[in-house]
Amino acid sequence: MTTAAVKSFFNTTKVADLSRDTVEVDERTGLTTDHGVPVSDTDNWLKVTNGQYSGPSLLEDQVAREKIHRFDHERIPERVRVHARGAGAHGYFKVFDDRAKKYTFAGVLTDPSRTTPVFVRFSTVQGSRGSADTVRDVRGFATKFYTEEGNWDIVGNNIPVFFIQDAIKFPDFVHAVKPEPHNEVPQGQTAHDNFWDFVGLQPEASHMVMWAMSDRAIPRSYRMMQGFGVNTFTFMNVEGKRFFVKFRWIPELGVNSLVWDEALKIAGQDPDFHRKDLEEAISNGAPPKWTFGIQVIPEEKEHEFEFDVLDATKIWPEELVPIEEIGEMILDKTRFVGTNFFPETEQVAFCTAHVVPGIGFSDDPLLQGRNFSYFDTQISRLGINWEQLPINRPVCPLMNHNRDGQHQMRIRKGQVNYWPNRFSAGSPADRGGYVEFAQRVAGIKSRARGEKFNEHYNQAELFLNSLTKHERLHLIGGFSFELDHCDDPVVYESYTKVLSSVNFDRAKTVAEAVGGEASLSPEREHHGKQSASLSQIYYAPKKPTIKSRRIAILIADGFSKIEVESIRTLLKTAGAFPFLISMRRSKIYPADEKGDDLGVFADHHFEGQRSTLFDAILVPSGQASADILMASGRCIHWVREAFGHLKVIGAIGEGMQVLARAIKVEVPQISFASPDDSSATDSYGVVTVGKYSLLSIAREVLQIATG
Ligand code: HDE
Repeated sequence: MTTAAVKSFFNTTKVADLSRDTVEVDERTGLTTDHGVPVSDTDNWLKVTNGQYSGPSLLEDQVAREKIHRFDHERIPERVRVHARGAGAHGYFKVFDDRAKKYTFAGVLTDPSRTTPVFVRFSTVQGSRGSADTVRDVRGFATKFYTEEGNWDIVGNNIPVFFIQDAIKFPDFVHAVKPEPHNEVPQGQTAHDNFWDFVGLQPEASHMVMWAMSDRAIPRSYRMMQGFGVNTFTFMNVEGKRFFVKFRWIPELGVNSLVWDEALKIAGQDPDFHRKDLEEAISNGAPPKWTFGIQVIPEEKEHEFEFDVLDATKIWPEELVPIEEIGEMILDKTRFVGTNFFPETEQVAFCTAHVVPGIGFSDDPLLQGRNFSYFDTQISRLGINWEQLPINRPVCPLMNHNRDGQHQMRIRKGQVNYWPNRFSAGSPADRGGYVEFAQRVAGIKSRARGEKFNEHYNQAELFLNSLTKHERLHLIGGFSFELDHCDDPVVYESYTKVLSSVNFDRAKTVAEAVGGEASLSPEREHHGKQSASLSQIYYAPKKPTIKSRRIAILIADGFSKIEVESIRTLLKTAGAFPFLISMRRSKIYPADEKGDDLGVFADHHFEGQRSTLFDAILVPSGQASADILMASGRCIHWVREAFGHLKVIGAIGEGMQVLARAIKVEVPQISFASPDDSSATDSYGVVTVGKYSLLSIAREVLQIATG
């Protein structure tokens, strides 16, 4: 399908559907009440006055009363307990071909002529709606597909496993992770006694805790995370054969994270960092893209693995069950016509029980409970007719005998609201209707889990073993930070013992850092195995790209205008987002040129946008500019922090003096003047250009951009 065709299809399905409820405000219509009566004064409550002094306000004023009523009820309860804070975007999904037909007859996954509209909501878990984006936390990755056979929701996370195995533990887990009940502390983090108490006593959490303390829990961007359906679902093909399946999103830009110090600072400097990042990328022509992968296990192979394939605390290692990439998703609209957060991102409501023909459930005990919980929670947040809200309603035809309830939005014609009826209205489909797989079930009714659910440490160790050295150090740092925030010795001393079941040596390091107790010997024999795909670096894009990366060019009066303008143009051509940062957000004047028309507006001053908010920084040439920057301690700190956060740093000519002042380490000077040395970089990610050659920089930038 051509881009134009994709666009026009997209514009005719969900977006067209939403436009039915999108109100153009005609500003020439005078102000009215909700029941349409013109309002003559919206600034003064009806009062008794004597002309000179105002007297009591009158309850009689229906205009004022309505205004206050509506205001008093503007907010609805935020998502119950978890995933309250989020950001959403529209887009579309397509499969590459029909190769998944051997597993499923779901049209959305097998028909390459379809472009299925989607809405995705990314979220944090622990914090409330007003918490910061960059906290250490799992990220929700929930996708609603508006398919021709009804809505299909993959309500996933950016981590492939979960803390618990059985849904009955969810209220305990969430109570433990959320702010403590006696003082409502802490906000947006798991660094507290109750969380570590719970996970210490619930060893099935060990694997997920590893992921949560790793870099995965501090993503650089929603656009740079994987998504996982986590639970095991099922496929059914036309021959009636059943398969177990796990769903996976793989980001085009690779899996990238912040460093912890950066995450902490951004939480204060720009709490909306991820939300804004998503909007910035989409509105500047860099829509994020994910490949859609499936892992499939034929039903007859269910018991061939050392773990239970229905256990949500386990991954299916890619070495055992390879990923099959079958489609892709692009998010190209932040919000519908970019206007109103509440009706879409806040009112969107997901449900794991929303599947379409060809896709079904497994007996995964976490999934079974989720299928009950999501519908239920939407009733308390949005009311029983939550599926009629514009963002939630399907784009395919609807017909059933469900009726009435609070906030009913449809006016149905017809005399009958039951089946069977004399008109055959709303007959259950005899062709293409959802059919459950005829699964044989036998067993003893008891409160128990399958035997293989009892092993909790093998994959936790596998994850740890598979990290690179720096990822492992970050993980140890995560544990050390969180356990140091626990005040009760019972908690931090005992958790380090749990850790030694996963990895004895790492447990000792953490125990030493936080005052915990290490075991004297390993609690179990370590298997030492690794799986390459568990490290983030495995997902580095095959073609390196600077597309959508935020790059700060640090200037002051006396900068070289031609150099800066050329670099800015080159970066834009390569798809990066360059920003001029200076001492003030007003005109900055180039060397020896003071004419008002010659100045260039800085996008921000460096207190407004700290270096933490950029992926790379560049200090261009110009002695006067460098002198001003060097005279500012704040500015030196700005550059030093970028170095501490391992950013890519560039300096040209006199800009190198600023760099030398800030980072005080010997960085090899790289000259791009000759074509032969243009590929040189050094281990700090610092690039300096001594003999300035615009041409060679241009070549370098374009080379990066085009891979
Ligand atoms: Fe959720 N989860 N969850 N969860 N979850 C909710 O539904 C629940 C679980 C996930 O952007 C709630 O609408 C139970 C796993 C996401 O709107 C609630 C269990 C995974 C979102 C709920 C789980 C998730 C939610 C809260 C254990 C990863 C946000 C508000 C059995 C695969 C969706 C709401 C959005 C939200 C219940 C476990 C992901 C209470 C009972 C595992 C991304 O219904």
